[in-house]
Formats: sequence, C-alpha cells, structure tokens
Amino acid sequence: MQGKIRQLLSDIQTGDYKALARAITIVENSLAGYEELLLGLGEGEKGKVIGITGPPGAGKSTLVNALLRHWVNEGKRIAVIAVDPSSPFNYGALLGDRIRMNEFYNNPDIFIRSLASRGALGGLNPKIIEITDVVRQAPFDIILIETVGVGQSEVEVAGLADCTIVTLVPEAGDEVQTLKAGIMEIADIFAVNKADRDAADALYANLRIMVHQKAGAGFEIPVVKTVATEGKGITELAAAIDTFFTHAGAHKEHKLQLATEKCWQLLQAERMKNFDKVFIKQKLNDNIGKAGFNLYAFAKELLATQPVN
Ligand SMILES: Nc1nc2c(ncn2[C@@H]2O[C@H](COP(=O)(O)OP(=O)(O)O)[C@@H](O)[C@H]2O)c(=O)[nH]1
Ligand SMILES: [Mg+2]
Repeated sequence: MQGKIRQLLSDIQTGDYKALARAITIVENSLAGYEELLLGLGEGEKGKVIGITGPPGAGKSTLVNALLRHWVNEGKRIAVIAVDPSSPFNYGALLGDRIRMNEFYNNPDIFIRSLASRGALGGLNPKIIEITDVVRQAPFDIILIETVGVGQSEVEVAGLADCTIVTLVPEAGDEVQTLKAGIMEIADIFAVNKADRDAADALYANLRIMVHQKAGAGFEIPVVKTVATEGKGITELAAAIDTFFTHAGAHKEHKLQLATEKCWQLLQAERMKNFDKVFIKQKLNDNIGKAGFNLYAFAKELLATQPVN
C-alpha cells in the first residue's frame, strides 16, 4: 500500500476529521488511490450505523438535530452523513440541511458531511456504501445517515445501516396511511414525527396494530411518537435504538442479511459504474426523435457498448 494512503487511514483512526474528509472526497470522486484506500480498510471501529429514512419533509433533519443534541450531552461522538435530495433535472444538492446543522459544525464531537444524490437510482449517493465504510474507520460511537425515502432508497439504506428508523408523519384526513410496500420489512424502529398534529394518534395506533400483527410471538418493532422541533420523544427514540442494538447483537442472521444486501449493491454499482444520467440523457437526446426509436432496444444497445471512463 502507498505510504500516503496508509498515513491517511491511520490519521482517520486517530479521529482526524480533515483526513476523514479527504478520504471521503477521494472515494466519492474515485480519485487516485481510491481503490487502494478501500482495500486497506480495516474492520472498522465500534460505530453503529443508524439510517433515518422517510418522505421529504417528514422531519428527518430535525430529528437528526434533536438526536445529536441528546447524544452530545451523553458525551458521544457522532458522524452525520446527509444525502441531500436532488432534483432529477439538475443533479444538484440542496443546501438546506447544511445550513440547519450549523449549530453543530464546530463541535469537536460531531462530523457532518453532505453528499449529493447525483441522480443515482433510488436517490442514494452511488458511493454511500464505500463512504460509510470509510467513516466506520474513525472512532465514532454513532454514524447517522439521513436519506430521503424515494423509490428504492429506503431498501438501500436498510442494507447499509445496522438499524433503520423509518420516519412517518400523520396526514390530515388520511387516518389509514397507506404504507409503501416493503416499509415493514426495512423498519427497525418507527418514528411518528409531528406528533403535535391531531392525526398523529390515529397513525400511531394503526402502526401499533401493524407491528403487532407482524411480530407474532417475536420481537415487536417499536413505534415512538416524536415532536422533533420541540425535542419531545427523543429520549424514548434513543432508548429504542439502544434496545435494538441489545437485541441485534444476538442476531447473526440479521448481520448476514445486511452484508448480503451491501454486497449485492456493490456488485450492481460495479456493473453500472460507467453510466451516468447526464450521459444517458445526451444519448437519448440524439436518438429519441428518430424513426423507429425504441427505448428497450436503446437500453440494450447502450449496455452492449458500455462507455469506458
Ligand atoms: N409541527 C412540526 N413540525 C416539524 C416537526 N419536525 C419537523 N418539523 C418541520 O417540518 C419541516 C421539514 O423538516 P425537515 O427536518 O427538513 O424534514 P426532512 O425533509 O425529512 O429532513 C420543517 O419546517 C420542520 O421545522 C414536528 O415534530 N412538528
Ligand atoms: Mg432533510
């Protein structure tokens, strides 16, 4: 291994945030040394990876803030990886989360990194698995990943995180909120946020019935009511996370499942690495008006003549 990369890895392990930030940039942009860096990763520190997912506006960032406040008071060191929702039209990142988490930017116990979603399938940054593994090398107690729940990204984040919190909000006039398929499978904990709203009790009750039915005689997924803006329910949410890890440690099968999911995603990313949507859009623009254009044939041809970066 190159001396520079080895030095970077050992600096990360001592808690050097600058080294960590640099390593993330190297990995995110596939800069020189990035494969070496990944191959040099150790098993990682004790940091527990917690995913927070849910629809846009559910209060995920506000919850992250409240949890940070809670854990910092307990003397914990935390990394936050925020995958910003990006418009499918400009592939850019929003600055909202960055601005709101200002409060913690200079706190030595907190490391925050925003990533663009880059229009990847499902909305997660295409390098999120690798980046999380890099962050795992640093001495954090907790690594929080906030990701907007669009398409497949909840499932992706579940493959990435040791514990997944699904944030839902009561919708006025819609008591029996229709949950997206698969959400029960990925949630380790439900947070019913905006519990200051009237419809919260109905959503809470419905979720409780659902998790009870699903549990049978087994472990029942906890449902916690929160008002993130007021810090209400945060102690309960943190306690539910603690309890989850007490249980999860005993479940080898759960870890195996997560590793399988991660590996599958790595394989998929490897296969897709030469495609990006800007390129596809350009190609489409050249072809879409032509007589006899067929999207399936187009995709097949694209796959056969993979561009090389
Ligand atoms: N009434 C109420 N508003 C909340 C609560 N939590 C967050 N919000 C507001 O909901 C909006 C979206 O929150 P944000 O954290 O950005 O949601 P995200 O898109 O899921 O990250 C913001 O205006 C928050 O102030 C809550 O518990 N109650
Ligand atoms: Mg947010």
